[in-house]
Amino acid sequence: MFIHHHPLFRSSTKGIAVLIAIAALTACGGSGGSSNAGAEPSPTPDPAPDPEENTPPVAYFSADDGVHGYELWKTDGTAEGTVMVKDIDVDFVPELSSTLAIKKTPAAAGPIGSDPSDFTTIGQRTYFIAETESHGAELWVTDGTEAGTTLVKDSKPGADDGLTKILGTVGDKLLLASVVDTSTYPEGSLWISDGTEAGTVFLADLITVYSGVSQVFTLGSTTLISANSETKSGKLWITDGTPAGTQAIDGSSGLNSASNGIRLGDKVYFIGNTDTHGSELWVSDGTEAGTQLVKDINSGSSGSNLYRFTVMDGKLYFKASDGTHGAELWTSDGTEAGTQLVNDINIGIQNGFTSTPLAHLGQLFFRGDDGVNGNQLWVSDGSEAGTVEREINTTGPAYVSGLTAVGASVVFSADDGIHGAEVWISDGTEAGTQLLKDIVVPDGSSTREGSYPTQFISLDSKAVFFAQTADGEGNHYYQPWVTDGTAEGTQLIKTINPNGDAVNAPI
Ligand SMILES: [Ca+2]
Ligand SMILES: [Ca+2]
Ligand SMILES: [Ca+2]
Ligand SMILES: [Ca+2]
Repeated sequence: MFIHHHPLFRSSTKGIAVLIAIAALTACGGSGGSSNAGAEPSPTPDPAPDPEENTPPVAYFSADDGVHGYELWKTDGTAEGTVMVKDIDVDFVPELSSTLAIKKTPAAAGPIGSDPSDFTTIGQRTYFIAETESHGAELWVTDGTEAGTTLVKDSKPGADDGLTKILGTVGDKLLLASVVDTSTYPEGSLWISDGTEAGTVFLADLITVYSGVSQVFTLGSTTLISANSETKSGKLWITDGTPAGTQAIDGSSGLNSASNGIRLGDKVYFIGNTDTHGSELWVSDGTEAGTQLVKDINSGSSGSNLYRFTVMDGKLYFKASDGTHGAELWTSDGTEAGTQLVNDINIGIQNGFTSTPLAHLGQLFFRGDDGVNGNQLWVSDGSEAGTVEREINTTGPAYVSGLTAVGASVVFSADDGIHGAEVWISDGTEAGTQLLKDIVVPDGSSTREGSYPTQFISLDSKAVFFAQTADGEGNHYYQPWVTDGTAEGTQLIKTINPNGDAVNAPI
């Protein structure tokens, strides 16, 4: 079955119960994780110096130029450096299946592409998942050139989907999830890849039933993986990289499930569910004894609905509800006493905290709602007194989204009630929170106000994003923009698709 990889489908797994596995990957036990720091020495000799090493950084993304469907693109922030890398799915045309065409591009008819996703860079090579009619969803690699964009392995031979998600990196290797298939491959299996066909292999059958693994964290030589499960409660798992060496950890008081982990220091914090306490903050160091409840935030069998973890300056920040204050910003240093409400933004039982915070240079940026001003930009240094609103819209909600670091500031989309949803910048101060550029100005051809910036991507000291851009004929299509944090440095890169959106509009 050809399961489509549209973002709609990927995001549809939210809210499903999640499994967590801890894997002591002795065969590849780097401590890198996503930062790739401390990767173990490669077993093969270092390749010759790469001539591309001094080229400017590029970001990869999926875009539709109206001719090729959603395919692999790259950008360095310039018009000439923003190009389609390869038309990967050349053999898939919408006439073959109107059903699939609708799945791929729900908002617009048009050509079908390979829908590349999960871009993961190791050295000079970027790995991703792409789908073709011939191979289904599988692991691909690119060096930024058309010739250097190739299928790594057709793990499930033929058109069936095989490797459907890149979970993360361990040292210089990739961890991947394979599709559920009871007939040929173990269900919910974990694969590992060194980027070669021969080195892309089944690792362990950790998970009985799942619909996609979502997170990987590295603790020294231990790696934690969380995976969505459609029908079964999650467990913590530990493995030495072999099926025989794979076992569940129940923790000190009998975990029913575990989900949504985040690494802090040499431990992983996650949502652990037990009959006694409900879903609460748990910690694991990868051992049975070291897997335990941190705090029963909502005392008793009700859970605290904690979610949206981030880390800043050695502490954990997240959303939680203690049963009295509603969903608000909490912090934890890993101890019960050090797990506390930061600020009751919307005083009392009402919820005040609504988005995953971006930690940047000692400040948390997030969307909060005090119950009076609607949702606005909030900034916190982690203290109650240092958690303040930066009101953007004095007449309604500001709908802050897409928070992305650029230099000493963050850029994001917000609506001030005057200009529509446009790109904003904040350094955390009131004076430094400003409209960056009014991309869409109502004119004779249209009365619409906002450009609805979305899909922000960090690119060195800049950010690339997509904004609905006027084409001079009354249409507004999503096209790529770049910003360096200044108004003059916020510019349309190029028109990728003259007749439609280059990326999907947010849902
Ligand atoms: Ca295949
Ligand atoms: Ca509880
Ligand atoms: Ca509250
Ligand atoms: Ca505007």
